[in-house]
Amino acid sequence: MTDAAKAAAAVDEDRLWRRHMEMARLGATPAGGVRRLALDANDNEARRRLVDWARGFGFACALDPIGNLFIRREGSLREAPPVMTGSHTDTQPSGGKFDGIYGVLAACEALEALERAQIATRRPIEAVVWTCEEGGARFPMGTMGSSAFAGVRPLADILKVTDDAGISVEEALRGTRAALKGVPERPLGCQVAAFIEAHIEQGPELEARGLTIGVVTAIQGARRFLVEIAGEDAHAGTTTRARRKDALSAAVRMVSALERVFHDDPTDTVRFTVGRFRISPDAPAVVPGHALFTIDFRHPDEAVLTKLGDQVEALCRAQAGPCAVTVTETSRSRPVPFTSHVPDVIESAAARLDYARMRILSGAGHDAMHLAKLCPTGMIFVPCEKGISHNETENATAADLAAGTRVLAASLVELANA
Ligand code: HGY
Ligand code: MN
Ligand code: MN
Repeated sequence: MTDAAKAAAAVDEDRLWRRHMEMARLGATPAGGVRRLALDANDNEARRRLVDWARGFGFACALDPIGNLFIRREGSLREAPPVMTGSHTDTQPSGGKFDGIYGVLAACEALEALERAQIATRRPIEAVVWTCEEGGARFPMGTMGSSAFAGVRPLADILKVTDDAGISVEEALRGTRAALKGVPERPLGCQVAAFIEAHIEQGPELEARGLTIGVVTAIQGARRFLVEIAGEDAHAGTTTRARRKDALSAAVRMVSALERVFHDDPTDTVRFTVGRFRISPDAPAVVPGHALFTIDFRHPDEAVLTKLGDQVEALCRAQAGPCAVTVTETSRSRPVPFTSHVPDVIESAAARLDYARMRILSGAGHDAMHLAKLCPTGMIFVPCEKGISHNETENATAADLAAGTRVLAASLVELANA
């Protein structure tokens, strides 16, 4: 039996499932979901438990300046750039038990499987918890840890980002460091030999086709906007329509106009979401003088992202009526293809383990999109029930989670001995 096969065989389905259920208690919601916001007490506790687990195996732990947590299993070539694998522990406000945390627990389970199977590798392997992947949950910016690590965003800019309570990332990280007493610091960034992220698909394809493994080929691009409308608070009983500057009515006209343009039926490839919609003063007897909404627009084709995204401002202005409107593009990420040998390594590991599989595009964003700018990168998807995610009912099976972890363990051995 090859070392890759031994590593896969040493993955323990029950142990992996138990750890998911244990982590799901950190931020558990009454409806069965998880609310574990970036760098909050539950997120810090999740990291602390991972450090406890790591120390039990003698794996070295370290924290970098943006709070990324690295758990390292040494290789025979101690100085060689490591192979990395990981994801995120933070969730959306009404998140599920598997988004992000699966990739972290699969990474840890793979390290434990190698250790228990006494498999030596040339390169070190590091399991990683990337800070604050979920944009718009606590902080407005997502993939903070991986984008800082990859040099995509300046660390100083990220540390200044604040949540709705005005707490900065820098201040929140003080709580994280306090929870991880004794974990040494390490500089931001390093050479990486390869990176793999395991994740639930967050879409319906694998389950609908009865498949177990998704070999991710690319992550689609995204453009995000904030639209703010300024009208005038007025009395609901005395203000005629002619005199109103109703920010809510203007916002509704804008969203309707945008939806007409951003629908590409029957191909249904465009992903257009208004996830946040706020008005003020939010009082029944007052004509709303202020409204804001967000746009999350995604597509696999850069030309479509440009063509449609560039229309947002004009479409909003055309519907503003007597109100003033400000359109701000808050982020833009190009489609990221996984063009290295890593998807092939993943696919052949899945084939050797005889898992039904397909090549698949990721509709969701992931930390892997930034690692792909640094090193050969790939992702392993496993099915989730009805493709539901960013929802408290998100679900997956122990068998599928273990299958993805076996493919991960085998792929890591191959990459760490390359
Ligand atoms: O929004 C995303 O694509 C990711 O799940 N945060
Ligand atoms: Mn995720
Ligand atoms: Mn997510």
